[in-house]
Amino acid sequence: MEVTVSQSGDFGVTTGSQLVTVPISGSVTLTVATVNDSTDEPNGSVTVTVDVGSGYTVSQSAGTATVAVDDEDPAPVVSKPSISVGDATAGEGDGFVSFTVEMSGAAGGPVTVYYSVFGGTAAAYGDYLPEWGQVTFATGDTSQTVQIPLIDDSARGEGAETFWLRLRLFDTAYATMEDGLAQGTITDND
Ligand SMILES: [Ca+2]
Ligand SMILES: [Ca+2]
Ligand SMILES: [Ca+2]
Ligand SMILES: [Ca+2]
Repeated sequence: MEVTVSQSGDFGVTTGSQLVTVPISGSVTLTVATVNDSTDEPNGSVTVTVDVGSGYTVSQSAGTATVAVDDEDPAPVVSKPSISVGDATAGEGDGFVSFTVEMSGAAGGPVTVYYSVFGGTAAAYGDYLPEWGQVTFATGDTSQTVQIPLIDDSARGEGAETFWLRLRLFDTAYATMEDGLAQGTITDND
């Protein structure tokens, strides 16, 4: 009799019709070989169906058999890039301090980073505007800029004044935070 071998998935099975000889009143074992590849893929199955032929009838309930085939290959480890921000310095007359936020490699999807400022020796609203907001790395982006506005006061003889920028990830789906803290330094111009 003829049987038809089919597969759901890709397991290197030879599919199509095969001739099987069953002894009278006996049984036969049909072996279907799979190929052990190293590709991570979904699990699947191999199905054998007895074809309609002459001299026998095909059982409606047992004319088909399916064997599950599990993929045994591990999923590849996806390493996420990490985010860091470096310290930055500007003169009080420069308009803003510009922080460069770097991603160590291209992420698999968009990454949103929230930023805020706090503390330091500089005065909020006197030396800088304590703005907060967010920047988003589009897929493939590795660099973004955060600008904190400065106030050009007329106080003389000031030393350098500082504040802190803090970054926080919206989520860690595509990136992790390596260094989310940077110091901003404002130099005097009076
Ligand atoms: Ca595989
Ligand atoms: Ca100042
Ligand atoms: Ca000034
Ligand atoms: Ca000043």
